[in-house]
Amino acid sequence: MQMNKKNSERGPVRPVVGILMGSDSDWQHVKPAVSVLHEFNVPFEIHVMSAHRTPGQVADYARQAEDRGMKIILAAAGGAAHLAGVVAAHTCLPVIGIPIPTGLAGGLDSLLSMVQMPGDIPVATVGVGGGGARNAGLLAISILALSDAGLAQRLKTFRQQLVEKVAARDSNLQRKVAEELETDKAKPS
Ligand code: C2R
Repeated sequence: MQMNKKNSERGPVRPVVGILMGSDSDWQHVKPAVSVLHEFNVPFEIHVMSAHRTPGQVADYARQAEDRGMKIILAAAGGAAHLAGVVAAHTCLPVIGIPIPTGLAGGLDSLLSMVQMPGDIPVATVGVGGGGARNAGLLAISILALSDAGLAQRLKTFRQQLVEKVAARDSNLQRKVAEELETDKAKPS
């Protein structure tokens, strides 16, 4: 699947981020990465491919990615999560690994099999679950922003909004703490 396919003035927009998942069962865990790319209007494509089940397809995809105009590949997999490492072995593009949660210590198997790459072939691995997949998307955006001034500006605006959101949370906390302490003080002991 490809998103942001058309730009009405300049014709079709080629995807610059390729997202691979070891299985369609990974989708819910990958969605935060996809959502943030969509939010920032970054063209991407997403496919199911497995280093174990479809090794030839993974090798072809990774080898052709750069010529197809891709800048970054996100690879999500769970358990014996070799997908990201195999992709990285076949391309010089930056590869970001998204370890999928599993029943084994919450996904420690996925994390370790992605993050413990031998020297020379890096996979930038994010955390398991929670903000991990979202951070994979944001890391891809930061890399792309190095050569895209518009995207860099959107990233700065996003960071500024975070500052404002945290400031609002802090004000709420100050009010809540003061109110609760006053309520407790008024209670008969
Ligand atoms: P199924 O649900 O299809 O049985 O997959 C997938 O990412 C998924 O989390 C179970 C789990 O197997 C993972 N898988 C890998 C790879 N291919 C599939 N780790 C790979 O190539 O690394």
